[in-house]
Amino acid sequence: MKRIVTIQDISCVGKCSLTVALPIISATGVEAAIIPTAVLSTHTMFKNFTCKDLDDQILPIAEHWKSEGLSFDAFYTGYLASAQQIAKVIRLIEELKTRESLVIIDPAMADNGKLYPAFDEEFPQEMAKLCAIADIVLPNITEACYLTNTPYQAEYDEAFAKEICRRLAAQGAKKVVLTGAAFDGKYGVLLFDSRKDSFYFYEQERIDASYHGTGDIFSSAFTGSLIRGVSIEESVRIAADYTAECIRVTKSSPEANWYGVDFESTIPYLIKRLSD
Ligand code: PXL
Repeated sequence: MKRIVTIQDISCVGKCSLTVALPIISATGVEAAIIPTAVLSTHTMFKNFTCKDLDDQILPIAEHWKSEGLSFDAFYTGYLASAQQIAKVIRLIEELKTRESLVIIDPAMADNGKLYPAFDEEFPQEMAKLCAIADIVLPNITEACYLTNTPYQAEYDEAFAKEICRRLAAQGAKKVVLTGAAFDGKYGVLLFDSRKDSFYFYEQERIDASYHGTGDIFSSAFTGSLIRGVSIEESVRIAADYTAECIRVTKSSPEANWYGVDFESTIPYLIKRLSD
């Protein structure tokens, strides 16, 4: 069985980061090892959340795994707790990576033109260093702007979206998967392969709703599918459709919580897509 290590926080309540990555990766039929980067009582859209940084565990875990001869088919990172933690994550990846392992970075740090509450303006510079060693980076448009020092634009055209992918690739990432790409009346996911110098756009229906944690759901479904052996284009389609399905189900449920989507009831959809 293929094995991923996913490196992100555990928000005890919130349906994001590790609480969605673990079940989703498992549903794709891939083993999920984890490194929790911090324990939070909830995600940071709640008020008064607690946070315990687990920074000092990252390198000891890497050393132990190395001594056990453990290897991973992919390193998949999400929300990281602090700028100084990023250098440790880079070291961990460098220590444990083999020639075959893929490095997949979701620079989960911003949305709608703004950084998440726990981050300051220095954070994106550190995150850019992690993205520079990525085989695949998975930003939304806000994150892509922060990472490339490009002023954020709520409205943009296809040329802008493509340019921002090229800039991320010029900084080191081999492939870019730009999520929530909205231009020229279209909505979807834009994939850029810098080696082939080619773009692929997967257009989706735009659902008029926005929920927390959907970026983590997309990235987990994408990573699980890809490591299971699905092509990158099909992994984009599966992850985008699964995320849209989660949003649709949540929007139509009177019992849905404000803080996340009902990704649980849609897990059979993900499994079916992978077995089709
Ligand atoms: O979904 C991204 C995410 C993950 N983890 C924590 C967060 C957020 C977004 O705000 O606060 C703790």
